Amino acid sequence: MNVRSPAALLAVTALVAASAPVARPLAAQGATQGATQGAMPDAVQRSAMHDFRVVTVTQGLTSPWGMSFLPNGDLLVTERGGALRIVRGGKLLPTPVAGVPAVRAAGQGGLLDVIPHPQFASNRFIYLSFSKPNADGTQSTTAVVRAKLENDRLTDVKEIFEAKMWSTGRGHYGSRMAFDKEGFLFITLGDRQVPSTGDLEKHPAQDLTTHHGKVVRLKDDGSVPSDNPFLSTAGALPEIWSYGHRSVQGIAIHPSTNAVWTDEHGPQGGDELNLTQAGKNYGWPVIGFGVNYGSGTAIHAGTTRRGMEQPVNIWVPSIGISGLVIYTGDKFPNWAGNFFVGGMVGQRLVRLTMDGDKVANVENMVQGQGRVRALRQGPDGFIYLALEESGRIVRLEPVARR
Ligand SMILES: [Ca+2]
Repeated sequence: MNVRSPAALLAVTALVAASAPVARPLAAQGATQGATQGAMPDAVQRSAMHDFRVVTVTQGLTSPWGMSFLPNGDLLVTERGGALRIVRGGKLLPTPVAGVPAVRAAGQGGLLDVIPHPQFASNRFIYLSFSKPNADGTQSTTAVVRAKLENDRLTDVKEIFEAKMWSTGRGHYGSRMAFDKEGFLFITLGDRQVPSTGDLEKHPAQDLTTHHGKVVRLKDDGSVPSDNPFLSTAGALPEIWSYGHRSVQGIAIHPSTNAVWTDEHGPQGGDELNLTQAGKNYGWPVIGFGVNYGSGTAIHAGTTRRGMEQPVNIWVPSIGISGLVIYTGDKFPNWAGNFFVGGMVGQRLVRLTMDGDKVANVENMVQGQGRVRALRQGPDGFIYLALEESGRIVRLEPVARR
């Protein structure tokens, strides 16, 4: 249909407005955005509240996984294979940053997230998460280093966290990071794909003596804050903030409440958005909404249990959720406070309109351009996406409505 015709726009808008808080099947979601499927990247895309173009900022990256802006506007991008790259003034610098730790780049592992310290401008610290190999390379876990970034190279590289979840497996490393407004560092950790069979309550994601399936909270030097929730629980690892997660792939701190929001991959069906609070249990694998990949067989004991938290939103089927941005910029004023998540297998950007801590509306955008692995709001207020297969960084730029 002609997306410029008022009738078509009304139809799209009506469908978007009718979107239920629980996302609908892929086919139905695709139908609402059929006008933009396969569109040229610079074509005008319609959305509730704002129209926009998807403009390529830079290309030539290989499997970008994480990205963050520095105060001077430089964009740091990790390539999963192990390189840290700089995009400066829209140009990808040809030489990767020197001094990055060795990573185990296999399966889902490699060099993963990158964030600057909140006071980067004065201390030059950045943080890198990655899958760390053991001495003989047979096992790996998630680790985080802090380093100084000066003259486009790393110095003073210091490991500040190593997760107690070594495995020969190559998946579910978690590894998204964020600083809250008090300066605490949150790191998401996955369950390392430990099978969810047998006694579900004994799965390591439910076990406070390991880091599988946890979100941890640290001081900026890696030490444990004095008010973490499990400090007085015998045997519990002191870094733990929340538990019962599967594969947490997005984190954002709410700009006004300082609440910790995360999103995680469910099994087949059941990607989740969670309001991630101190000491709480998010249920994996005891409760959830998914089934086993392929076989479609049951995993969970049910969808609810006393003492376990419900997700704020679920995606059935899963979109392969990744990244999380809570928008505060001035380029899309009507999207202020909206949540944005990426979809990898679902190849999309999802905009969530919130009503307090609840999801009021779901809109799918930027469909069919490949796996959206990471997203950020730039200091310029644009929304940036890292597209995994094409190695591009694109941004949404508003287009005035006539
Ligand atoms: Ca859950």
